[in-house]
Amino acid sequence: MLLSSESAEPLSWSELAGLAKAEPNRIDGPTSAQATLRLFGQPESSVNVTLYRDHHAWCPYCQKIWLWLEFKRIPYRIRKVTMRCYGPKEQWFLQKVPSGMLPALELHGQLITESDVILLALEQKFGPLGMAITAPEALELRRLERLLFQAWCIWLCSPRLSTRQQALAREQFQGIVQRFESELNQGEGPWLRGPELQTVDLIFVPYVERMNASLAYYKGYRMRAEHPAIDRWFRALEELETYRGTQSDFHTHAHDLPPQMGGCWSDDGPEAQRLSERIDRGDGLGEDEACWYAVDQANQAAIALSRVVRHQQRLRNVNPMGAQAFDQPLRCALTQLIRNTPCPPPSGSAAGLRYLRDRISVPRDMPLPAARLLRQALEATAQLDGPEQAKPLPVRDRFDQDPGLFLIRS
Ligand SMILES: N[C@@H](CCC(=O)N[C@@H](CS)C(=O)NCC(=O)O)C(=O)O
Repeated sequence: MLLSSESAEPLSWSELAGLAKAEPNRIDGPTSAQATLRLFGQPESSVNVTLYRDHHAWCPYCQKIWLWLEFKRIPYRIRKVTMRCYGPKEQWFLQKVPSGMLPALELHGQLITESDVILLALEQKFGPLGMAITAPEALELRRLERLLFQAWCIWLCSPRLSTRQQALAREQFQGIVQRFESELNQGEGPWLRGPELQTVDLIFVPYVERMNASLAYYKGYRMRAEHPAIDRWFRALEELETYRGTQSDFHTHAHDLPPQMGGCWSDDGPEAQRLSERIDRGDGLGEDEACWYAVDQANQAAIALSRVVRHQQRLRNVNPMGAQAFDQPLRCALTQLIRNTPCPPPSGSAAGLRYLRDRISVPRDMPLPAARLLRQALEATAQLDGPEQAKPLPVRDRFDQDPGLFLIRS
């Protein structure tokens, strides 16, 4: 029911801006995908590290280094580079790294590529985070991570698997994931070794996060429900603000992986269909996805609002409805987000609203709970208009996600 002071009319941009939150301190505050400088309270003159990572925070190898620098609280600069699957590589980066591969790191002016070589150099300079990555036990765990990665690739990225081959690929994956689970069960948990998170945990984070999302979406496989030690490990990670700042969500990974991996294939089973529909609608997958999605909803809605208000002109420019026509539907969805009451959009706006719903990227744009609320508000507002969907997301490339249109030069 509407309060007397509220109507079903959408709020104006200035009213919405008045309800948005101030941007957090990205330099010394919590881990943020939008940061370009991290100081952790130290002077800028102490910065001797530059991390080159991808604009959209989709690259798993970059996430590994990003997490390490954040957990070690090393002051660093971030320069963002385009991945080929979503746009042309910057010339200045190709001059530095002719292969264009990410991540890259500059340490005291020396350029280093290959994520494991980068970790080694960082450990040598700043000391390890727990066990050194060259310790025999760490080497074993790193080998296990690669085995797990391979078994996941075979199951997810092999096209046209027969039912029998699907079953075999799943069994093979389960065999290796159980080895990861027994490693997690070796001590008191929740971490792989000892009472603290270490580099060996961070090495598993990026791909296990992607496995959790993609196997739910494409294979109907609920990794956290199937493997309690992995759920416990994720829960421990999600208690850490630093991890939450880098954490992506199921919708983002389900659609950023196909162009990066050369294709992800559904087993077309009923569970994969059910879960993928929920993910695509924007509902998320509850605690299979993250245990913190329901936190502090009013605050998270205000974060989502502030991110959209900041980019509203650019979001309208790229919307297939056109900047003018998308103005009111977007304000209706934001009004729904912030008041939690329906705000009917003009007729013919469903596909434009769903176009934006499908392109919110976590953590690039906002944290996971904020994105879930925004997707739900966009979908609820679209439903007031009708069932029309946006064109399906491309799977071979994501040129629809050209970062150039959203860069704000300070
Ligand atoms: N072995 C490398 C792999 C790095 C890698 O595969 N990077 C991909 C992104 S995930 C890349 O930069 N590809 C070029 C591009 O997409 O533009 C490492 O560990 O750093």
